[in-house]
Amino acid sequence: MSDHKISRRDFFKASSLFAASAVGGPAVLGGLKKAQAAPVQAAPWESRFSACDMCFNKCGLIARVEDGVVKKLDPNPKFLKSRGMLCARGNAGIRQVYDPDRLKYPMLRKGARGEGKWQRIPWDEALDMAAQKMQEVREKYLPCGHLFSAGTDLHTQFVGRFAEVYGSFNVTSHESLCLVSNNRAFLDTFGEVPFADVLHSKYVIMCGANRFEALVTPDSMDLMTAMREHGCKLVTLDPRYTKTAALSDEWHPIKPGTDMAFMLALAHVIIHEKLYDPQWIAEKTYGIEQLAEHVKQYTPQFAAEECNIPAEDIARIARELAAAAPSAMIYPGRRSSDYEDSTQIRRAFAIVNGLLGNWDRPGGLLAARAVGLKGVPYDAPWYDDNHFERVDGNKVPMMFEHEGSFLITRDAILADDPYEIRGWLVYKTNPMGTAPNRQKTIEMMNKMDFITVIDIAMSDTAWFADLVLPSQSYLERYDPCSGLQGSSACACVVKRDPVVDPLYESRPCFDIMKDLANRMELGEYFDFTIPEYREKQLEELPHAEEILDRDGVYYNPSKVYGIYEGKVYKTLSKKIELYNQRYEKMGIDPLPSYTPPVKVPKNQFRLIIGRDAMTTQSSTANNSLLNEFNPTNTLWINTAKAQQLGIANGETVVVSSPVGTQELQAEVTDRIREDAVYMLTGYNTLSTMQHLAHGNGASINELLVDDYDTVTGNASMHTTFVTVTRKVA
Ligand SMILES: Nc1nc2c(c(=O)[nH]1)N[C@H]1C(S)=C(S)[C@@H](COP(=O)(O)OP(=O)(O)OC[C@H]3O[C@@H](n4cnc5c(=O)[nH]c(N)nc54)[C@H](O)[C@@H]3O)O[C@H]1N2
Ligand SMILES: Nc1nc2c(c(=O)[nH]1)N[C@H]1C(S)=C(S)[C@@H](COP(=O)(O)OP(=O)(O)OC[C@H]3O[C@@H](n4cnc5c(=O)[nH]c(N)nc54)[C@H](O)[C@@H]3O)O[C@H]1N2
Ligand code: SF4
Ligand SMILES: [Mo]
Repeated sequence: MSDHKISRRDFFKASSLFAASAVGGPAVLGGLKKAQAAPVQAAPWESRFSACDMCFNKCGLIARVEDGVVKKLDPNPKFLKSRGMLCARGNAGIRQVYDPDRLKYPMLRKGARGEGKWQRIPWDEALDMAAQKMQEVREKYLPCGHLFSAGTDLHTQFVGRFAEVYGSFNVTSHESLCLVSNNRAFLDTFGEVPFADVLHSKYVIMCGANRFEALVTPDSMDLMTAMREHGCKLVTLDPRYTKTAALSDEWHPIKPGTDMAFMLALAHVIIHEKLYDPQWIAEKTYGIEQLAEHVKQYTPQFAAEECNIPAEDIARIARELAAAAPSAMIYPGRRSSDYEDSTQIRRAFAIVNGLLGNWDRPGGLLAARAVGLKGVPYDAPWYDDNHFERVDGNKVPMMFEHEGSFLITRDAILADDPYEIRGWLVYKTNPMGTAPNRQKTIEMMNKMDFITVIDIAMSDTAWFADLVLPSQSYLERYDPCSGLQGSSACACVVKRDPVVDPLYESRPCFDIMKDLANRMELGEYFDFTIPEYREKQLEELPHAEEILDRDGVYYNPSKVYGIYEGKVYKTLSKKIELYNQRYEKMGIDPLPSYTPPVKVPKNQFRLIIGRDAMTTQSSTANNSLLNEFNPTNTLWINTAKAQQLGIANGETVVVSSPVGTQELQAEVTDRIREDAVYMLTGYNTLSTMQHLAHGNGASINELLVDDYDTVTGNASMHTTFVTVTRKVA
């Protein structure tokens, strides 16, 4: 480990190097100035580079370690992607290591599923058993009879590799609970999924995203810089008055589910008032005539009725947006608001961006740049005796093969259709806490012969498993390198080395997969160590290892704008497809057509999900440092509605949906529309080994219905209606 220490002198040297490079570098950033000027004080600690893992952003950090204990986590000022920032959750990462609720050793279920009776067993026994059970499943139900699920992580690739050599196509990631419909829409418009260059934008419409709370780097930092230093205008559409709404120039509490009407009305104004660049559109896009015809019906007046936003505001926003183009954008969002026509909703976002001519230009949407990391290839064996398609295949027309759809997979398993699945290995994802309709996940788990969960905490998914294996936290493990991108921040590479020795009996996922492979005669596919794997990854990046050791990050400078000059787009027409030819061939609407959302039934509310800067999905409610900010979750309910229902602030309410009932405190507020209610995720775990989250507040996943986007199978998490009543004592 000592090789990777940074001495205080090196750190000073690194800081001044950074100062020199930032001045003339490609991205001179307001957001960085502060971090750069921060005084470095003499300290008794050693400093070690790593990258945060409290969410997927992987912000560069410097761990301050004293006597083998992490005392503090600081941002790495050289890490351009996060603009030298480490958020509150990043700071609270220390708790990941020292949480007394951490999983400490392998545990085998003793009682009924979910009963919470466990027996500590030695690693060898645990691995023998997992391998044997996986072998049994493979023999009884064929290789595809085993499901693998892995969340965001650098070791996730090893779970995928294992599944492939084991012979199962059934791998799901968190992504079908997150952003695949968004990716689909942008991919099918521009031929690839873009990065938003908000730093150089003059006008940003943030619709169904909450960038100042749901942090995405560098966008969250850049948006602030663009607004404060470059006069960028921010217009936010959200049924809730979020922190992003509060900091915006304009907030419109849009009626949930009507975003497409708003976007089509913007397109209507831009086209009918000829506010676009005709030459750019003619050269780069396909389908302007069809689009013009299609959006005739979607006038600002039409959208005003649907969205509850005045027509004159919609028309004005369209004109302002077009005037700022091409340095203007509909922010693509990530998870955003999700409905059963999510892909089409996001297509409408993408189409307006197309009309703005912002592709591949400053302040617009940027293409991905290759970082140059090499993969480590392998030839997976072919099993003749197997099912030939994913269990969730053929249910929706445009699913991503690698991500699958968790909700469709779960339905298929429950119905044993098209075939049986009886084994599940889960790594670093918690579908019990993040997939809608928790009871259905329990039903699915009850069907399984054997479930192994690799986690750092006793998540609810672990709680219902057969075997639970303790994983190393990100501050204790070696990770392969990861290539990161983000708007005009250069494409970069990070790695993680342990900053402290691993605690208890925790082991990294890679070792677990390798040990399982060895026990199942698949060892040849894991015949390397992480350092060897990394060496291979960095093979074509000169001095990368050295630079990573020196700076904690490696940049591969490349052209940022104009990448598509003289290049064709990866679409059927080889242009930006306003009108999608492939969709037409497949019987999918080639242009997004608006259908109003299902009306909220009388005396009910639409339950919407969203985030807070102090929590990450289901995984931080039990982090004591973060729990201080949100000791419990509350139900946001509009003041006028609460009064009608006789509900006082802080009172316990009963919330019922078609799939579940929960109780929690009401937060009576004007920060939400009358037709919607909202609560944070991650509370009221069933696992009693999450002391702060168990039995505290409400589980939103117990309430959410499991509808999904009909194009990709992405969970549509905003289609649940609930009743809210005072709890009768
Ligand atoms: N209700 C609701 N549902 C949602 C969302 C929401 O906001 N609300 N968000 C959606 C979105 S956008 C996403 S991306 C998904 C995310 O869904 P998940 O992938 O389930 O993400 P988390 O809830 O963060 O759960 C991560 C799990 O990994 C474990 N973990 C953390 N660090 C480590 C580690 O180092 N090693 C190991 N082995 N385990 C670790 C945590 O203990 C936790 O059990 O959820 C989606 N579902
Ligand atoms: N602090 C923090 N940051 C995070 C994460 C985290 O858990 N915590 N998770 C990360 C991940 S994995 C992701 S995917 C991103 C997600 O980041 P975002 O895509 O920004 O997702 P949300 O925070 O869910 O924001 C969605 C917003 O849409 C609003 N909304 C609901 N229905 C509608 C509607 O019909 N129309 C409109 N216009 N708005 C609607 C909700 O009130 C909510 O504020 O955040 C990332 N960053
Ligand atoms: S945004 Fe915050 S939690 Fe996410 S990686 Fe960065 S510092 Fe960590
Ligand atoms: Mo996500």
